[in-house]
Amino acid sequence: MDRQTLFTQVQTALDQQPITDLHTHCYTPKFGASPNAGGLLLWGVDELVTYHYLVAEVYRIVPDTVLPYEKFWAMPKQAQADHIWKHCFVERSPISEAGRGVLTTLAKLGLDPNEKDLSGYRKWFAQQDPDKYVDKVMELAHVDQITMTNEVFDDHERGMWLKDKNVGVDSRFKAVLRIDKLLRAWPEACAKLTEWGYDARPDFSGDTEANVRRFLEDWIDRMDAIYVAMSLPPEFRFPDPENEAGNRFIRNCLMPVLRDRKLPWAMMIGSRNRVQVNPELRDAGDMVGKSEVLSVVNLCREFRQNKFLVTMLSRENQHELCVAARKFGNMMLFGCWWFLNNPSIIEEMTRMRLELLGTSFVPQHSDARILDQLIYKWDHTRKILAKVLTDKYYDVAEIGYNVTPEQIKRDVALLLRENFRDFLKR
Ligand code: RAT
Ligand code: ZN
Repeated sequence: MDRQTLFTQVQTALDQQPITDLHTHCYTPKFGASPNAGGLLLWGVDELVTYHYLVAEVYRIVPDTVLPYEKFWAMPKQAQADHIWKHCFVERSPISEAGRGVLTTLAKLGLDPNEKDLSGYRKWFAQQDPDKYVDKVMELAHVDQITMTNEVFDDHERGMWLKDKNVGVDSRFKAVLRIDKLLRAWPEACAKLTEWGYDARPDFSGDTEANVRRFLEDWIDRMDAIYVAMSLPPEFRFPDPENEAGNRFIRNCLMPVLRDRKLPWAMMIGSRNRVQVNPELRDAGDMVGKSEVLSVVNLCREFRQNKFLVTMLSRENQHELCVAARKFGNMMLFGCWWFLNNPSIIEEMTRMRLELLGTSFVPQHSDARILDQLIYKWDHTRKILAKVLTDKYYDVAEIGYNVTPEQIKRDVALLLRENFRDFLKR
């Protein structure tokens, strides 16, 4: 079979396959769809242009010596967007991945990506009804389910869950209990838990273990969470000789609860907290660092009855992590996270993963913070998958192996939807 025919078949399969997006920061409209009024569902052109990836990029062009950070953050959202549009989209070409992403999104929505100011786009977005717009975006991105990231340690979000227990109920969305602080700031997390009625002490005295387990169970139930997630620093170790509290939290609290509930622990490892790098950039202030794959291996080996969804932020970790995944069926590798979510690296990672793991991984998640980003993140990913999968099928077709459109369809379904859903059911 010739390469062009294969390519067309792969492209068709990718276009027709609905995607289950396993990690985003998008919310149901019930969390509020007016960001200026505290709503958590972000959407529209001003949010797209002020994405934190682009905030970092504009600060390379107009440094803080010219525009101090506190001045930028004090500006209204529209003024921030105008500033970024001028410098990153008009006075320079938006060829970075984040810049290109805005163009793809606008174009796929039927808008001309060549406008010199944002007023026309603003008018168009103002006419959209947020709830219907969620459907429109999901249709354009061909996403059938959006996984939220629900921050229990964020007082604003936590208050919304407590006020309306149905705030997360929406057939298009699933919730995820996000609990970074329990490993990243244990004493602070204990103080919060105690305040919320779960007496927890940094030295584990009293009923700390039982109360932390009860806290996790209550919130898994309240959110109907499909997994529990944490972003962890490059220094994360298990076991950690210098963090007995962390070992104990994992062994005696987190693992037993997740095992009983048959829920995975999603570990996103390698982000060096903005506190140590550039806090003034806020969400854009984190740094990447190399992590220890062996710690994930230790977890997968010690907790055979638990499931681990794993991604790492550093490019240097990717090969070792793939090899680790070959050893443990209870580890599901996923996504090209954050600074890796660039075409050249996605392509390299996806080729390597296919070569080492066949079709038994989840190649991508969108990490969309702004609803509309689903459109570009998945469009760009599909393009890369088309190229890489065609090469892989061509290699076996050349040997004389028959690759049929049905097989391609089946494999694409595994990669974009079923591997994740099956892993949850295990
Ligand atoms: O990719 C991002 O937007 C990051 O800021 C993080 O949200 C990261 O994905 C995370 O979930 O911690
Ligand atoms: Zn994320």
